[in-house]
Formats: sequence, C-alpha cells, structure tokens
Amino acid sequence: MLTLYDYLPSRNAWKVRQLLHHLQRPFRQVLVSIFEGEGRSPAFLRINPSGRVPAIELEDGRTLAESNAILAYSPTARPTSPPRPTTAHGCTSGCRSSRSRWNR
Ligand SMILES: N[C@@H](CCC(=O)N[C@@H](CS)C(=O)NCC(=O)O)C(=O)O
Repeated sequence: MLTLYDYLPSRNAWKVRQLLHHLQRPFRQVLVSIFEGEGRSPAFLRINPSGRVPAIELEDGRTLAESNAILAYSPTARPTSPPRPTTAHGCTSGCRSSRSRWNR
C-alpha cells in the first residue's frame, strides 16, 4: 500500500491527500511532527532528504517528494475502481482539472 508522509496543517500535504482521496487510492498515513524534529530523523531523511512533507513511498519502495511532483505523478487509482477514461498516469480529466486547481 502507498504511504503518505503527512502533516495535517500542511497545505502541501493537503494537496496530495486530496489527490489520493480523489483517485480513491488507499493509503497508509504516517504523521510527521515537523516542529518536533521528526522531519530530521534518520528514518524520515531516508524517505525525503530535504526533511519536508509531503512525501510518498510506493509499494515497491520508491519514494517521491515535492507536492507538485507527486500531483504530476498521480499514483494510479486502485484496480477495483470502475473503469474511467484516464491518462497514462491513471488521472481522469476531472482529476486533471482538480490537480490544476490544487497546484498553486
Ligand atoms: N516545495 C515543497 C515544500 C514542502 C514544505 O515546505 N513542507 C513543509 C510543510 S508545508 C515542511 O515539511 N516543513 C518542515 C521543514 O522545512 O523542516 C512541496 O511543495 O512539497
């Protein structure tokens, strides 16, 4: 399952959370208390060397940081979702427009 490294007050993390909900993509949420130093922990720095949220870790262990890069990557919807017209990255036209809206 995809993991989202998250901090609830973060607008950048919020964008990624919205994308995952929009895509109905199940994900595991790991809250990172950035103001208590968790972003600088060795474990989190292995996920994102910049120490910032959001970041995602894919099922195969690959990681991706930077909210806009994650929005552009658009992790695909779960396979059980009803078929919808999608781009190569599994994003519908509705998703693309939402993504553009969040991508500010
Ligand atoms: N350009 C990055 C900015 C990420 C960012 O600044 N995240 C903040 C929370 S909104 C953070 O983790 N700050 C902790 C720190 O800088 O140590 C993105 O869009 O993901």
